[in-house]
Amino acid sequence: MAGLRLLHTADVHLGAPFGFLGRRGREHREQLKATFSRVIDLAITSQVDALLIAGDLFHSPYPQPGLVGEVVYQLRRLDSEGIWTLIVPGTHDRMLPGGVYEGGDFSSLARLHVFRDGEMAPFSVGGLDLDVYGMAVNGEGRDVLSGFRAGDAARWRVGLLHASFVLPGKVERDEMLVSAGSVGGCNLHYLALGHWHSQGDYSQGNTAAFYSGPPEPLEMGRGEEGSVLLVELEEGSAAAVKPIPVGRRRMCRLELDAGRIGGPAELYAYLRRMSDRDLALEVRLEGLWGEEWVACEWDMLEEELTPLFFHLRMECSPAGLAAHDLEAYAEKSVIGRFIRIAREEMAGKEGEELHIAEEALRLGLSHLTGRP
Ligand SMILES: [Mn+2]
Repeated sequence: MAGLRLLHTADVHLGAPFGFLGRRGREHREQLKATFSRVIDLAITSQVDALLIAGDLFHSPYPQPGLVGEVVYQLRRLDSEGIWTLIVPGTHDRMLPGGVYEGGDFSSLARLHVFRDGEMAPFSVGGLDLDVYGMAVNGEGRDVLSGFRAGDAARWRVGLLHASFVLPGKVERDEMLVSAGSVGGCNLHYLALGHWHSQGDYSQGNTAAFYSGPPEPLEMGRGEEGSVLLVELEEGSAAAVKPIPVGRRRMCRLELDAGRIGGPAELYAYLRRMSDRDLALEVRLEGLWGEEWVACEWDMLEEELTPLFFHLRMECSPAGLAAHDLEAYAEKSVIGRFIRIAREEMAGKEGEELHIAEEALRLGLSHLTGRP
């Protein structure tokens, strides 16, 4: 009996604005389409039976008609090669009245199915002896595989979900969940997951369960490559799941301790060595006090380095300041009070909000102290 070959992708986020990339945002938006077309090429050249899209194909439930047209064109290439496409709506491209999956945009494709219901429903794929189970994100916050067990009628049983995997103490709530227990008992050969933007193996028992991560990076991270998963199911053996890089760009946030770097010349040399026109780099410098940094011409440094990257943003943070620098100011002095208020602002904040609060502290300090 022949096996089953699948290509699994998710979180393509076509149409995302990428405001954090500034003037490069539009270029990266275009790249997402080019990368999606590479995914289609790969599905054809690897001769898969079906492409699984586990949610967030589009960044919005109402993408531009031109963009939808381009996606239909790409998916038609699969259809005419006899390759199935199976889609679940995600959290970004959720099922909404008048949304992209409600209209007839995909109805011209014979070998395409969108799981529009908010309940697990099977879809029998003609000619492949395959049942695919999937559902649209319903926002009920429950473990959607709890009590679910795929029937044994078809030879192959595959699931497609846009959900968070419960990690006790870390991830316990989301619009839709699956868990170690429920995945372990679902009787699926493969569960294609989307929603988390990095690749991961969450297999349980006899079910291989994976997040594919996005085919092209979407946010600043550790510089991972965008990829898709090639899944091979063979009777009597475990699923073979192989990541295949398809992304062009990498996005990396780097935290540097200015004290270890030395000075501006060393920083310049360090970043120059990382030069890559397909790398979006965010550099966060900590502990920027000391004589060697006083004369640093930041604008010039940034101007010289920026053309070496797809995108470059440099940020200075006071978070790594030696405590005595801050404690040196009497609590009742203007600077002392400012630091106290700024620290209260920073407490409990994280991510971009923390960066903004820290930047406010840094700017305020440099005005009040006259230090750069
Ligand atoms: Mn997503």
